[in-house]
Amino acid sequence: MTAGLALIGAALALVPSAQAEDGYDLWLRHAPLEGEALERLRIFAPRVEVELYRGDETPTLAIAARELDLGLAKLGGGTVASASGAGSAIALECGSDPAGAGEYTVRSNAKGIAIGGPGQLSCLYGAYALLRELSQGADPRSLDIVSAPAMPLRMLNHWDNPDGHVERGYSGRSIFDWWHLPERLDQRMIDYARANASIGINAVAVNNVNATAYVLEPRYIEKLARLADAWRPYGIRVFLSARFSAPRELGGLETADPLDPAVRAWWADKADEIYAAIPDFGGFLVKANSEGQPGPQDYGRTHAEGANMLAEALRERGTVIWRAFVYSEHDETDRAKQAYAEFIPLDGAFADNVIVQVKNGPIDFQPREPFHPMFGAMPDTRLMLEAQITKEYLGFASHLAYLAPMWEEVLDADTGHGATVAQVVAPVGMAGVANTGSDRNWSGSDFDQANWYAFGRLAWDPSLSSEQIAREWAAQTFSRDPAFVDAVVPMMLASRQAVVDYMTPLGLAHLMGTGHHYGPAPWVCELERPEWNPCYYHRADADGIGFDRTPSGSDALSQYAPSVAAHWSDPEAIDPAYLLWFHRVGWNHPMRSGRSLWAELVARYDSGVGEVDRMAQTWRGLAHYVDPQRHRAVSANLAIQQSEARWWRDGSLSYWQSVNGLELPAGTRPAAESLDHYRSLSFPEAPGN
Ligand code: GCW
Repeated sequence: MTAGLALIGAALALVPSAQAEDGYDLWLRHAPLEGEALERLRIFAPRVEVELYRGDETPTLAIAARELDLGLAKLGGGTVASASGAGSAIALECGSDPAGAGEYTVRSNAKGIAIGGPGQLSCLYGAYALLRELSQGADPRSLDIVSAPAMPLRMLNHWDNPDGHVERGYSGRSIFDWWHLPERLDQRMIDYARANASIGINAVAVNNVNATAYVLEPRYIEKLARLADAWRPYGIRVFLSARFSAPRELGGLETADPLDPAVRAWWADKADEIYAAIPDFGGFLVKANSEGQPGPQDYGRTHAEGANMLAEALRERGTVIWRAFVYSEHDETDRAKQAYAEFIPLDGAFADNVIVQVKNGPIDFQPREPFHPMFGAMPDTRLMLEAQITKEYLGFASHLAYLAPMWEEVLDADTGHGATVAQVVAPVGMAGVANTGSDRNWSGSDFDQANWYAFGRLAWDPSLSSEQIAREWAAQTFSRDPAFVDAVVPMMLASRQAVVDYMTPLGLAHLMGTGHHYGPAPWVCELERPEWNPCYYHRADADGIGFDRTPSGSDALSQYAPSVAAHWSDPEAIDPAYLLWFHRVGWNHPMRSGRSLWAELVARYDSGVGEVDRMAQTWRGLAHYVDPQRHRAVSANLAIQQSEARWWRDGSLSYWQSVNGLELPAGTRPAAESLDHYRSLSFPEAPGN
């Protein structure tokens, strides 16, 4: 059934005047086509009038039409309408379902292009897909795209506090203006929805998982309803992070015990109140009994009892997303083992509308971790992947690190339980901790936009390669010139490994500064909770370095399927990328490279620093393709990264030398400063803490 049919041509009047290239337009710039690509567009879209809706007009179709109109006008650079001839057109032919999964087709035909699919969102996603193709210079006469989302839930988790501070945010203040909502809806909220819809993101938790109870108060529900109304046509559902103890803090109850009838009634009423204002409210995201947050264990109840109580309040209307990121200072076992130990016994105990959200690795968003052993190990529980788009442990916004290769690594990992991680989470979804903020370029740096983009694209289709995503992002964001794309994409692809190498090579992890996680601090050993100390993770002494997670150590290895554990159990055979994650070895441990472990470590640090130097050099050579404002901004960040990569290398090596007493291999550059110098640095003002 076709509910709406719109015919669109490019409209001259809508061609925007040239705008400053400050990054605000993200990948939706639609820079004017040139040469042959422009000629093709002229033949294709010569019509001036915009003919709208002969069928039922819906807000979603209206947005799709407007996006196409604007996008084509921009791509045509104002010249499209000058061509003559019978107009080809774009037909939006989508079913009446206001939501739907969003699967779409985009097909060229004799009359132009048809965008189709079973629901309204098909036309929206199809419109963005068409613009994505045209922006890269595709021929509008030969399109034949069929696409469907691999995962139902493609979600951003904002760690934004209602007061505007963003936990682990490196791009300014929160984009959500709770103070002025609901009366004032910032245009940014629409531009944010556009950006998300253009990459298929369809759910947003608007507040920090370290939640304040008061976001559940009526005045906040009113504010949230305004956002939900604005985002609904873009296919975005809102979620709230809920504080487990809210019945006490807001409801005046004595307890938040999930088995207490008054507590259950409070949540049920709260859910009804929210659904009265937001009929398609997504549900609650919950961090419980983790890092000091309240939870069911405070009352001797399990995670499942806590989650199911909220699930009952939401009923079939919504979903509880319960985070598996738990570890406790009272638990002496390896932190990497704790989530698995707490959750595996609960497999099958969660209600149908509960999802357990699992971070990519068992510790915490490190530059590299093996995949989390819970994936594949809870066949009777709906598991969802949580990734971190904001770069808490990867150099904040000033280091260029393209994260798609990291996510691809985890999605493609074979769990040993008959499925890859992507296959385990595909029936459910993926959440990414957002990197948006009030900075004009949204993400704190131009290249961090690529991580937002890549997250959405991978959640839509985890089989996309990091390279393909980088190519389409770079072409849309900066320049579609093949010489530019061919130079910038390899640099992006190498960037995450560079960060691993200069920060935490060979499987090391969590060596960052205390609290803010900025800069190297492998020397920190005295913090109250053992697992807050970098030396808990590296365990370096005169004899060796690394965390023994084999049966002779914490035996975290045993949490993996035997076929997977077998790859990692032998320090001689293991992929060196995971060596010190699973093994403690001597400084002279022979590596496959022929070097000793110590020499290999030094080589890795140097390789990371060298890669960043190459990135800066590559970027210098690309000035011709990029507007001066953004070129300068990226250059400035790369200069910071060059110096901080050296800081990481020098600080870390100085510390390892103080422990192992070894000289640097001959010909190696000595550290620029003394260990005391590195240890003395402090950054109380580091953002995001
Ligand atoms: O990575 C850690 C962060 C905390 C964060 C926590 C979590 C929201 O340092 O800032 O809290 O993870 O994921 O809950």
